[in-house]
Amino acid sequence: MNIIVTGFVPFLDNELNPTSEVLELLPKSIKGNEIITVLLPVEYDQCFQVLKPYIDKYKPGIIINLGLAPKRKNISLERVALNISNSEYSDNKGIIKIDESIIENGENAYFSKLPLRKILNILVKKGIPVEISNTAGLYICNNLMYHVLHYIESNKLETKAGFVHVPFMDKQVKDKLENSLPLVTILEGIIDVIKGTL
Ligand code: PCA
Repeated sequence: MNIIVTGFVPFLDNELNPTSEVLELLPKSIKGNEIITVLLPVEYDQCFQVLKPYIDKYKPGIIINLGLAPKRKNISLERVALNISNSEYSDNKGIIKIDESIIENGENAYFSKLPLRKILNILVKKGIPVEISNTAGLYICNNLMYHVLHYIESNKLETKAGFVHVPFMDKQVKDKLENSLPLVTILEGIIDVIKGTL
């Protein structure tokens, strides 16, 4: 089986994005399944457009999309994507969206297709800070999660897909431990997300 894992480039005043570093460090395969990594732009209109050809080419059994959630303390397993974009912050192209549907007349929401409770228990057992989150925000990450799940539903694919937000990595913050994790811990958590989904 092929597994696609995506990350994002830096955005706003974050000079680094831990998700792009995770992509660099992931193994080439896990339990015989090939890992394909894709780095995505932080742009409303491009993030899914860049990913789509990889889905069509590799026909992945699993898609894990990763994003940075500044100030969150835990690895956040996102439960739901909403059909709306709304943020005072612009994307990397300077676009701001307020109260805008992602897909006109699309479903209001989609739930993650990852086994969230099972993954949560695996990470808890290892002592990795983790939570199930009921909002992925209404910025680029929610946009990507919604697009991916909409594509899977519309094309009746069996793909298990979902979104995981990660906190800052330690080297991004001055006052460590408050709201950051070591990069190795984030990496280990994401590998466990993949193993738990297999
Ligand atoms: N986090 C942002 C966009 C890119 C990223 O890594 C978000 O949560 O929407």
